Amino acid sequence: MSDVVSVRKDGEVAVVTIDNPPVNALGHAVRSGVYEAMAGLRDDADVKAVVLACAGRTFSAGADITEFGKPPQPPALFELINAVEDMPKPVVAAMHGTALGGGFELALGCHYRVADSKARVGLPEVKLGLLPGAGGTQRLPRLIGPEEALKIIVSGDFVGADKALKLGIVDEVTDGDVNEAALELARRLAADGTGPVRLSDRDDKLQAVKADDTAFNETAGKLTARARGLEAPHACVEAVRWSFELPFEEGLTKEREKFMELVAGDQSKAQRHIFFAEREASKVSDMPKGTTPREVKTVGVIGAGTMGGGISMNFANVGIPVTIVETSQEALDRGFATIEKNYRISVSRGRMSEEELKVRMSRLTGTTDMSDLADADFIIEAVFEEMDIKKDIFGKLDAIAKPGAVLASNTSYLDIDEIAAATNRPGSVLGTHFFSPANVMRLMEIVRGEKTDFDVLATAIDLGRKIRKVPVVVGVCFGFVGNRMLKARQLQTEQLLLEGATPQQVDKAITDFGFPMGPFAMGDLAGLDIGWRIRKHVGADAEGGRAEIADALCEMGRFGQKTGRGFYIYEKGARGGTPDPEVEALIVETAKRFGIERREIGSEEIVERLIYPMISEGAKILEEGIAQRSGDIDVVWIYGYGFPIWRGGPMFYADQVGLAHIRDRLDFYAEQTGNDALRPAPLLQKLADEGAGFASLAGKKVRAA
Ligand code: 3H9
Repeated sequence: MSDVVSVRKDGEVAVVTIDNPPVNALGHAVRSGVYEAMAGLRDDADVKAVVLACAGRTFSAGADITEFGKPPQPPALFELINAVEDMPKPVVAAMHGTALGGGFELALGCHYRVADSKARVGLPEVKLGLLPGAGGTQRLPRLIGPEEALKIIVSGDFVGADKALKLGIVDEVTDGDVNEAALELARRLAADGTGPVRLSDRDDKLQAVKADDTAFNETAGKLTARARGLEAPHACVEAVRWSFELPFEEGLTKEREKFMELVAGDQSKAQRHIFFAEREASKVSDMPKGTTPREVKTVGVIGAGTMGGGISMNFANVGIPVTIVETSQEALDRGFATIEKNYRISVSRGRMSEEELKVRMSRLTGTTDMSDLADADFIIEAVFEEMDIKKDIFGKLDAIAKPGAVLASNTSYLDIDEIAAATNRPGSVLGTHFFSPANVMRLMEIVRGEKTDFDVLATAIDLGRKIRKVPVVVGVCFGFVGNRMLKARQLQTEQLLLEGATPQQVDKAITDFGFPMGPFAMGDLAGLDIGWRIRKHVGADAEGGRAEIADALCEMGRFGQKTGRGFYIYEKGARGGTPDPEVEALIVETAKRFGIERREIGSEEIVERLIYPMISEGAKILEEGIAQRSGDIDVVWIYGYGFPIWRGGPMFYADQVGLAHIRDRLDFYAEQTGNDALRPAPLLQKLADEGAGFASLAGKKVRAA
């Protein structure tokens, strides 16, 4: 029959198998294949029960996302699922791997579900700016109750087989072959003459919430509290509510309409862009096929400070032992205490057991002797940002580390090639730039040096994935992709104060844009003294350029939240800061000193002045080949700096706004401020003149020869 769907008969049971690698996405061919198979089996008197299974590494991961935005081809997924549910004989889903989105919805259309003990189910549509659009919001509440369904649908989180069994999502979990177990169940059903159990017919689980929806509303409030700016989580809540407020058919129709609205909207387009960009970002265009990563069984981390500790936790979390090196026992003790404190927070929130904490801590070994790294497969240096210190460490590591070990630096700015040159094995050196807090933030910039070997690069990418980071391969330049663009933004933040804005106006414009925090609140949180000390020691170029006001605040001992005062005042116990007239006076006085006449500045100008120079810097980064694709830059900003995901990252956002507008506004601000650094980058200028966007560069080599 179809290339991607086959039917075989085993006595009275027919097994329909989807085989559409890599993830059995439900594209047109699969949908029509399953539809036809079911139509054929419906009236086949020899078949008393059906098993629906998938070949390869997983049950279906859902609708084929690449088909979104294209003209729909029948049968629609919801029609297929209705047809499966409507089968007059029992249909059993056999789930292994991940049954996600439309894949899980298909399983909900089946009458029984059997799962492999390692299988996971979920409705992650919300992460693509969508809601489950093939019955998930109507069937899952009928199976496990609206409140539990809400948690799964709004979070998009996966549910493991054991929990799925407890919740009643699956009927059986097996440690053995799931297809065999499903076949066995189907045989029993056929023998007993047990008929289909259709979720669309059930409403017993809806009664409690129909009588009183207080708990439902509370759960919905909690789940959407963190969904700032995002439409999809709210749409999910609305749709689950239809499950108990409307008859099944009506709920299904409304769910579908809402899905169509979201899939055509800007937010989902942006989130789908990030889904693919994230997977693309660790692909290295010139890496020879078949390059195999080196094996990493143990890791060494140099430095037990905030970064070193956070980095080490990532490995302990996935079972990789880490040796942490410090210069003194006190520093080690402090570092270990911080790590334990962080784990304790997870324990106190019920996310980790006391035993698990002990297991993770036991994977960490402290030492003050660097030669204890002799056996480590992958060593990450995370010490103070000073080239001489780093070179000294890499020189020593070269003598200590075993042949084949990868030597990585967590530097946020410095030249990896210069660091690599301090060793006799520059091919084994690269940058692994983590973001603070390193155990939480998902971005990992992998900095490829001039001499970094392909297998070393592949090792870092592979390791990054193992510790559940999003690896993005970038080239060597001051600040790499993220911090280099941040610097372009920072140069404008203080300037805006001098020209007339207040810190609270700037922060509000940026949080209204969708960032979790504004630049001044962020500076106060991170500590203003960090940049101040670097500017003092390394020069103004090091940390976002000159910062007269931040420096003056530091001279006054105002380092930010930790001293109770920075750009804002922090009262004890208060969550946010409050504006301080003393800071405003300082700004006014500094502007006067520079002869700048202050004026009213609106939030539109603030956003443009902060975001557009970053986009222009991004264009330079593309031109220089520091990033391989504009999507890589988007991924860096979303996972490392809190750029709102529903805007798709700075470069995707630029394309939505239109590059011609951005070019014109940058020229305008360059005129207005007399600052030529604000002029659009040549690539931005060129694309804008051609009426093109950054997306048009996909697959093309941008880098100048
Ligand atoms: C939906 O179902 C809507 C319905 O409610 C209603 C419809 C009307 N489509 O991640 P990986 C590709 S929305 C197309 O690297 P892993 C992926 O791009 C969907 N392609 O592997 C990659 O391609 P490449 C709801 C897809 O093992 C390759 O497969 N479902 C899809 O780390 C391997 O992927 C989801 O949101 C897809 N649905 O993780 C699930 N999925 O090799 C999305 C994957 O060219 N998928 N690809 O780079 C995932 O979360 C992960 O892919 C999964 C495997 C966990 C399954």
